[in-house]
Amino acid sequence: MAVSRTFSIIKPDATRRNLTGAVTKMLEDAGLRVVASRRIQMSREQAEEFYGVHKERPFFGELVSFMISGPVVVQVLEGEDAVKRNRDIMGATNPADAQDGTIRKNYAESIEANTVHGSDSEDNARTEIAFFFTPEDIVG
Ligand code: RTP
Ligand code: MG
Repeated sequence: MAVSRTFSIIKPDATRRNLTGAVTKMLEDAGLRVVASRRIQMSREQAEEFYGVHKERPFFGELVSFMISGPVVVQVLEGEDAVKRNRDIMGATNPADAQDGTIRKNYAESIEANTVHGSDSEDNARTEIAFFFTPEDIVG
């Protein structure tokens, strides 16, 4: 498998509990390298655009409010088969379904406040990386 990149967000439930380092350590231990990272406060407009694919879902409004409820850390992760590797270490969306040893099993508070976001395809990874980072921001 070739080295590739994915996009990650450490969500407000994690920054609030000072878990940025703990979550990043799990990503690194899973074989992913942080090649860009920035702590930001997302605007409502930014969150609505980022989560535009979920606009029609019943949880959209709550999701946007949650994602702007505090700072997040946006990251570009690099590694072999990065999208899948990251999804595997994240665990299931609902922590009640997440396997032992995953980030969401260890740290997620609820199906919404679930600690991390990760791109779900190579195409979305490219789009999501470009949403927050310029090529110069990424140092591999
Ligand atoms: P993500 O996009 O954050 O990596 O998570 P995911 O693929 O596992 O989940 P997705 O279906 O894309 O949903 C995006 C985020 O919306 C929140 N959510 N809330 N209240 C609910 O039923 C519900 N379902 C999903 C979660 O924060 C989820 O990560
Ligand atoms: Mg998703």
